[in-house]
Amino acid sequence: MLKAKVLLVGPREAGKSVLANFVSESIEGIGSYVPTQGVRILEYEKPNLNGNSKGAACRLELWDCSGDQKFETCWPALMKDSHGVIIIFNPDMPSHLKEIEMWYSCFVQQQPLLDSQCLLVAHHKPGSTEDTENLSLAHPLNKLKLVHSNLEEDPEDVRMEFMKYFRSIINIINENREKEEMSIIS
Ligand SMILES: Nc1nc2c(ncn2[C@@H]2O[C@H](COP(=O)(O)OP(=O)(O)OP(=O)(O)O)[C@@H](O)[C@H]2O)c(=O)[nH]1
Ligand SMILES: [Mg+2]
Repeated sequence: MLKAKVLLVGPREAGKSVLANFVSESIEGIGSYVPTQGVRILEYEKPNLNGNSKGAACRLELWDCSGDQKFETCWPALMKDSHGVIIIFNPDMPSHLKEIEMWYSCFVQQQPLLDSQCLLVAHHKPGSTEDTENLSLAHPLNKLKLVHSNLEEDPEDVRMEFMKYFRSIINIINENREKEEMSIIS
């Protein structure tokens, strides 16, 4: 079975664990804030994500990482063999805009992963201000795909955007496999 490892990173309290629970269809609801210690790995099986080999199931590992930089020594272990990185931030927090540059640099540029393997998620918590909807990011973050998530207003849209991204990651894995197969026989 095809397996994809995707990390969720970004500033503390941005909503990584809430979103990880939501997209993996975990039954855990939204409670009071419990900081993630290091990492929490959620497994999620989706039979219809793999567009290439008809109907083949694939297993998605969501690595819900802590946003606390005291776990920095664990980062290389987290990044190892990952296929994608989702950076989640709160667009109402000006400090997050600076902080996500660091997450991008460490988890995407230095690995290195392609920009197409990275997704930026502006996660709106209840009561979030409307004017952050059209937020503009500076280079290099402006090259990345940016989606807005609002679980109270449009949860199905959030699910759809994540599924689209997971499908693109699985396509990249499949393409790399085909290239590897070709390189062996040629
Ligand atoms: N009602 C509601 N609350 C949210 C939402 N997203 C985040 N929160 C609140 O914000 C808190 C922090 O969210 P988490 O997902 O735990 O934050 P995190 O990014 O995992 O933080 P670390 O694990 O410390 O890095 C949650 O416990 C909720 O109380 C949301 O969509 N709706
Ligand atoms: Mg967390």
